[in-house]
Amino acid sequence: MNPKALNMIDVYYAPTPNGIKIPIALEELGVPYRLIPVNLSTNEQKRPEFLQINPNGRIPAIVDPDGPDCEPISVFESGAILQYLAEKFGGLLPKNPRERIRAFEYLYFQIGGVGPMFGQAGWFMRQPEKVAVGIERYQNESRRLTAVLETRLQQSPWLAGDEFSIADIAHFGWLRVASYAGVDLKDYTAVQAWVQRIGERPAVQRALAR
Ligand SMILES: N[C@@H](CCC(=O)N[C@@H](CS)C(=O)NCC(=O)O)C(=O)O
Repeated sequence: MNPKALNMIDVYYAPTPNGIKIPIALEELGVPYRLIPVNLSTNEQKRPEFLQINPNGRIPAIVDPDGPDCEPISVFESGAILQYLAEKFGGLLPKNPRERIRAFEYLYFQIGGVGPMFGQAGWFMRQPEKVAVGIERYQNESRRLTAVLETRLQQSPWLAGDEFSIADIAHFGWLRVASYAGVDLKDYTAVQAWVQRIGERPAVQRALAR
């Protein structure tokens, strides 16, 4: 076996808005990794072996064979994984302390706001029973949160400031498929242009092609 393969980061993955964040970050950082597909339709993410890696039974998760003290470490929650990778490999986080804080603000805004709201909007929209109050609540909230991003991206090329960062990667996953949550990006031109710019990055294209 190729000895380098032994040190590869294992990425437990499905091609979803949260899943795609991790290969994008690893491609951007130039770190070798191995994708381990997790079949969500057969609930592989709830199996006991996988719960050892992510007790929350969701993707993404990683196992880095070369963690702190050279011991293996597993990491779950996409925000924590992005932060772990950025800090370990020294990229995708601005050095400028103010921009670094902005990167964390928009990262946590994605994990605590945009991700859950878009997910709920899409879920309610696709139920056989159409619960109007649920659809309206989560679509409106998704649109409101997108407007917050729009305001930021009208002022700044990237969410943290002048540098592309893990905050952009975190948001790209959902914003590229915003229509799933009933959000039409034609109403958010700066967000739309930012999604296009990210989609044109070679590392992002490599990750999306895997
Ligand atoms: N907050 C989590 C959310 C992860 C998440 O919702 N993953 C979805 C796929 S995008 C999943 O695994 N769904 C399967 C399930 O809920 O059982 C993160 O950011 O990692």
